[in-house]
Amino acid sequence: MTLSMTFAPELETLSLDEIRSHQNIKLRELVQTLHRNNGFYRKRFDEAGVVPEDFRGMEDISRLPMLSKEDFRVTYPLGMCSVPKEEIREMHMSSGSTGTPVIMPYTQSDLLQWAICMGRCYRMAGAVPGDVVQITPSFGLFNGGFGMYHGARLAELFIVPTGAGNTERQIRLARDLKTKIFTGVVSYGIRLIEVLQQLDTDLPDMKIGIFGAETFTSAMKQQMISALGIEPFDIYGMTETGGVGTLGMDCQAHSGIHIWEDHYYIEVVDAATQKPVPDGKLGELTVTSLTRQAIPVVRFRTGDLTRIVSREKCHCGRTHLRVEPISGRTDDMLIVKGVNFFPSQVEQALMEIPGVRPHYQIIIEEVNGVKDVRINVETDEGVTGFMVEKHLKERLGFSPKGDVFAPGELPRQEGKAKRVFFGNAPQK
Ligand code: DLL
Repeated sequence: MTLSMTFAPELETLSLDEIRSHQNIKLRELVQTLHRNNGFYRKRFDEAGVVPEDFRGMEDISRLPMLSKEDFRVTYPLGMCSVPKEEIREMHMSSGSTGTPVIMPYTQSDLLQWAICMGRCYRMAGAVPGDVVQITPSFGLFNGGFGMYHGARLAELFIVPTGAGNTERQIRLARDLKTKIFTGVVSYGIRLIEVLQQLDTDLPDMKIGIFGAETFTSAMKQQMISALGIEPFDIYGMTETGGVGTLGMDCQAHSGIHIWEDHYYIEVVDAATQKPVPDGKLGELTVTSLTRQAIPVVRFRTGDLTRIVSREKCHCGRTHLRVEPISGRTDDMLIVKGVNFFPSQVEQALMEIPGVRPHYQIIIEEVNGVKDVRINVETDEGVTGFMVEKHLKERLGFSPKGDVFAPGELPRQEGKAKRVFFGNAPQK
């Protein structure tokens, strides 16, 4: 854990006062620029009675209206964009669980901003120029592949842009090129473990795993440490903030995700009242992007649940605040027989059972008008449905039925894994 791994030491170690003052300046500029150049925000600010000239900065942030995914939907494709189309150089898109397309356009400066944030993440994980990085999120509309690529260019890494799938070829390339840094969506890390076991081989040169895009429970991180021998990092970002790595990642101290505060201002709010919650309390993360051009977000309700872990200087020397790994989404919460729970809690509980594999389905079915939950999970021989049910009951406070399957029996997906099914779950 050394600061020499830092990409931009002077920016990553700013004092709290310096960060606040920088954020204040940027926020005031942002409100003025958006009011001047962006019809969507001008209307919003006018409706909320925000007068840019009087806007003081952070102390007035609660006067700014919040932004939601729905705002992106109704302004599709480029209705929220601040710049003329000729200045757009790239775009990415996510469809989300509702199928609503969200387009994020990038200017040249936005692409650099993305590369800076992502490049910092690589260096924070310990990457040095010349290291081989294998990028396995897909290259295309999903921001994962290209974001990791832009960042790796800036961090001067040797890029192996495999994209998604074809795990045997991934393993072959990783062996032949001595890949040191492996990147992917969390469930692909799990897939890699599975295929390595099937092939009865390992990747001794791989040291660093950068995974994200899905909840990354500590149980999954432990599996990666023991099965792959890597140090896993939890990388965070989303289409609306400009893609993978824009928000931040955990450092080698692994004590929370550092948010790149010189580029983003975050608030954690009560999802129901939209009022900020005290540090340490779980709430919905809202994000304001301070340095983006095409579509900066202002108080964007991410739907992601987290809490602020610390605003103190970290052991790594960085001063940017830390949040807990994302534990779920406001719209992910399941309620069965009066008990509220998140899929990540099921995963955490399952992984505590010896012999249970990280491939599972949570199926919500209705029996006689009453919602019930069934959990399908792959296990090694010797684990019974009863053992799974008993443990889940202890940990979750209700009794889902548990069906066990042999390794490889449940279907696999490319990209983000789908774990929750309403009605029938797909079979292989
Ligand atoms: O998933 C960006 C990304 C790509 C992050 C590759 C990391 C690695 P979207 O497709 O727009 O972008 O999905 C964003 O994914 O609101 C979270 O709900 C979830 N998510 C992203 N990173 C994490 C993470 C990418 N580290 C949505 N932990 C976000 C938990 C994550 N959830």
